[in-house]
Formats: sequence, structure tokens, C-alpha cells
Amino acid sequence: MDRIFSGIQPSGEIHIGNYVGAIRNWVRLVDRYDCVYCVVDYHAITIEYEVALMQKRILDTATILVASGLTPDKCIVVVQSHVPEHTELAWIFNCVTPIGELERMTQFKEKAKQHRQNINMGLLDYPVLQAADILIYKAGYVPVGEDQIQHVELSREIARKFNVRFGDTFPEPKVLLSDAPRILGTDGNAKMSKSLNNAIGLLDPPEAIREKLRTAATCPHRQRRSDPGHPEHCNIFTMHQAFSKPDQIASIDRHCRTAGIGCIECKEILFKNMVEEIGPIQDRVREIHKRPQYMIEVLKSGADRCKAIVTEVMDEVRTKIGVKSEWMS
Ligand code: AQP
Repeated sequence: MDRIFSGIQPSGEIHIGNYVGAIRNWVRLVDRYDCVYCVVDYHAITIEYEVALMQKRILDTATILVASGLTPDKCIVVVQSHVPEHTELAWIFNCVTPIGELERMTQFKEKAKQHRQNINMGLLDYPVLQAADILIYKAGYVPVGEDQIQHVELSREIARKFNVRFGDTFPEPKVLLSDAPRILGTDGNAKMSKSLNNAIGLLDPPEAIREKLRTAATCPHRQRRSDPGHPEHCNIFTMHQAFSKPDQIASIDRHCRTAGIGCIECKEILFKNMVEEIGPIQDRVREIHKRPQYMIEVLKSGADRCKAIVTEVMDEVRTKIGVKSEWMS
């Protein structure tokens, strides 16, 4: 089976953009691929964060993955810092990655604007660590949201540069997009993000979700109930495409265009469908919380299973780049 790798940062509350853009797709892939899904905590320290909250965020993020269906019988769930070989390989990749490639990354430019007081090397180097995360498992496919396409393309380039310099070692990983690769925030402007105040949390209680949807931006061209809407310009419609059934989507599309349905009614249908889908995940999170030892076992066994893979790959890499001293083993 081909291998898949993807990661998620424990940088805040996981939201429905993370869910439909990544996690739900990850679940759909476990039967066809050998999957490694990672809570990328070393990526999350590239921005300001609360040290005291980090352990909880790591566990909460991993719990959501398992509760969404990524159970250890189907895939590996692991924490990045539990497998230090990721950062070792990132250092080696640093030495084949041109700085200019990193400076042109859209996410770096955006994060640098967002965090002007803390533009650190980690922020610039983020995609190199991401390339190491993927390539240390020799993963062929990386299921991500649209915002991560550029980074996965850079991992292909890093793999190519390493292979040319040191001999064929790594595959060139390909992006797998979900059917909802870009969900905007409730502001209808920016990508839904953990760090912007525009997200619907996957674990938000139903009433909080209803309230966030009530005030969420809709089609900007529709000012009054009687105005025909343009679903292609409406983030609520994008969310319908992610959460509603095909016949409902078609009906909303038709009735919105003719002003046959108002935004309030449209949002209520979305609310019901959203809660129907994420409610069972919230229930499973509550169940897992009753057995805290369970997540510890999942993550310890995840790290053990990854160790077996990465030890072999790092041995090959150290040999190829000429730093392996036989007399040390
Ligand atoms: N709005 C989104 N729509 C679709 N997919 C999304 N993803 C993130 N936001 C959306 C996808 O979720 C996966 C995990 O993302 P991440 O946590 O590693 O980092 P991110 O993309 O930076 O997510 P956030 O929420 O925007 O976090 P912050 O605010 O901390 O930067 C990825 O596959 C991503 O594409």
C-alpha cells in the first residue's frame, strides 16, 4: 500500500475548515492507504503560544482525530516531537533548500504580517520541517486543504534536490485535495483559521454554532430577502456543499438564485446538517475524555510504530550524506 502523511497543528481550537478540508478526507483514505497522521507541535511553536496550554492542546487535537475515526486499528496517530528524527531530517533538508524558495511562500508572507513582532527562523523554515515530516515516511500522497498546496510542492522540490545530490532516496509526494479544500471564516473574507476570530469550532455546542451561523457573512450581493442570491459568492453555500446532501444543495442553489429561500432559512438547514454530522464526533470526544489513559496508549504506540519506520530511513539518509560512522553502531 502507498503511504499517506498529513499533519495538524495544536495551535488552537480545531474548526470545521480543518475537519472538511483535511480530517474527514483523512478518514476516507485509511482503507486504501497506509496512513500516518501527526499532531505537529513543533510547527505550532513558530508563533506565540501559551506554554502551559500546549500539552492540553496536543491531547485535545489527537483526541479529535481519534474521535473522527482515525483509530489505531486503522492508521497511526502520532505527535511530531515524540519522533525527533523529523527535526533531524529537517536540518539535513535545510542544507539543500534555497532560502529564496522559502521567502516566496505565501503562508510565510501572511504569517510574517500577522506576527510582525516575532518573525523567527522557524516561521521561514516551516515548510522544510513539513517536507521532513512527509518524506521521513517516504509518503507518496499528502491530503491537505488548498492553503497547503504550495508547501507540498516545495517538498517535491526538496525531495528532487536531495535525490540529485545524494542519490535516489525519496518519492515526490502529491497533494490529495478534499471535496471542500477551502472554507472561509464566518467573516466571509479570510480562510477559516484557528488564530483568527472567524472559526466554527468542531467542538462548539450546537447553540454556539447556531449563533455563529446567524451572524455569518452571506452573498454580498444579496441585501434584501427579495434579492436573488449568488451561491457561488456565498460562504454559507460552500459550507452546504461540505455538509448537506446533493438534493438539498441543488434545491438551495435553485431557490437562492430566485429568492425563493431566505438566508435565515438556508442557515437553519445548514445548522441541522452540520450538527448531525459533528454531533457523533463530539459524543466520542466525551467518551474518550472518560478514559484519559486511552489517548496516552494511542500516542505511545503511535510513536513506537513510527520509530520502526523512521529509524530505517534515517539510517539510509545518514549513510548517503556521509555522516554515518559505522563504529558508532
Ligand atoms: N479554512 C480551511 N478550509 C479547508 N482546509 C483547511 N485547513 C486549515 N484551514 C482550512 C486544513 O487543515 C489542515 C490542518 O491545518 P493546520 O492546523 O496545520 O494549519 P493551518 O492551515 O494553518 O490551519 P489554521 O486553522 O489556519 O491554523 P492557524 O491559524 O494556527 O494557522 C491542513 O491540511 C489545512 O490545509
